[in-house]
Amino acid sequence: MSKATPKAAPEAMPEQTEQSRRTVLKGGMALGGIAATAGMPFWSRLALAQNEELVPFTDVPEGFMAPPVTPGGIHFLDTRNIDTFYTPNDDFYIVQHYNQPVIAEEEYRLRITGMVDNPMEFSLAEIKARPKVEIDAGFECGGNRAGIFQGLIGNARWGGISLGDLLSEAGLQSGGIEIVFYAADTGTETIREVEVEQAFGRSLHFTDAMSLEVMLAYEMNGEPLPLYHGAPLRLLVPGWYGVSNVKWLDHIHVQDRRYMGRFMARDYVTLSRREVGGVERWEERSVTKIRIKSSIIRVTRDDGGHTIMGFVLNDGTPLSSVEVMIDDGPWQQAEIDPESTRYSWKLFTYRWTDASPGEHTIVSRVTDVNGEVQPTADQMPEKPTRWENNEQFPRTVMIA
Ligand SMILES: Nc1nc2c(c(=O)[nH]1)N[C@H]1C(S)=C(S)[C@@H](COP(=O)(O)O)O[C@H]1N2
Ligand SMILES: [Mo]
Repeated sequence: MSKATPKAAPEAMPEQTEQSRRTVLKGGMALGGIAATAGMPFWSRLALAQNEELVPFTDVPEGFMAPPVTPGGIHFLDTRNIDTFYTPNDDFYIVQHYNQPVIAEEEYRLRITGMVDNPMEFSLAEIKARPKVEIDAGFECGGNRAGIFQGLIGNARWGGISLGDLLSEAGLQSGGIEIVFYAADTGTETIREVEVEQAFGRSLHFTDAMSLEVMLAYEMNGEPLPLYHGAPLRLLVPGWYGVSNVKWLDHIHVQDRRYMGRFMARDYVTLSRREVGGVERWEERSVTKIRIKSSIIRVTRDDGGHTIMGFVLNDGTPLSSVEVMIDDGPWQQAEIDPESTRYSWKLFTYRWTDASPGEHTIVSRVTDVNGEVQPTADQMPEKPTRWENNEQFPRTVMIA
């Protein structure tokens, strides 16, 4: 393992920096003629320059297309096209298991019930009147995978209110340890041969729910939260897989025991062989924190050489390195976007100066400060379920 100094990002980014960065980002995209070379600000290397072109991956089937956004549909990104830090709202991936309920803003209410001293009900205007918090967070679906080139992914700036503040005001009663988040979308579930109508739901232990970053978001990249992403309000748990981020949230319930709904206890459950207190066991676990992952998503050529680009996602643990390996060569340090933040995705680039014509295999791996290294396929734990697949993803490209 390399001894790189931690490159990971500062925990928070001053609003000023963020604003100017976004302004510059827009300006930068207009300047098509600038060569993407080392030494330039990181973000200016993302947009394709005039003299720069995509190098084809040979592992992407001809005619491969990411599904466009359609009402009620699933959407994922064509990761080769990622060229901005913030995923545009109309391209951010979309997953839901039931329907996409349309909720009239004036009629919207968020209720807090159960083991609280003060049961509460809020209109959207009342929620928006509370102190606003903003955070950059990227996430992926727990079922994201190599077969769709990791397209179930996105990174955005979320605006909303602190969940912890709200729960403190409601006053958790002693023993109220499980916070359940119910949404307005419902579906018919067959449980033990009985058909019942259930709402989408997830839960958090109160220690997770009270953590600083967890928020209820009504804004995405400065715009009102779009319908497809859970308008008017969604839960956002930075550093956790997408399934945690309950869209169309309208009811928070505090209870004294574990919530066992489909998306906690039956679906989005990873079965893996793990050591539990010295005993090897087959264990079932809800999908929660994002496992450390990186992937190469784009290779470009310009006058001076090639640039390999990729992303990193994890649970917010600072990183120590992102490396790229070409064919059977050594692991080489990639450069992480220095303006990434703790829970944002981290885009990285590697300048490939000696690419020879022909087909090459390229792969990336990320390591965090705790020494957690992204595993190869062979190093993955025995895990029959497809959730949480963070294995290294070797890609093949053809150099002209
Ligand atoms: N209400 C509700 N929230 C939900 C879901 C859902 O089906 N219903 N799907 C979850 C899953 S599995 C994922 S991956 C994310 C996707 O969020 P996005 O569509 O905004 O990208 O939403 C989560 N929140
Ligand atoms: Mo998901």
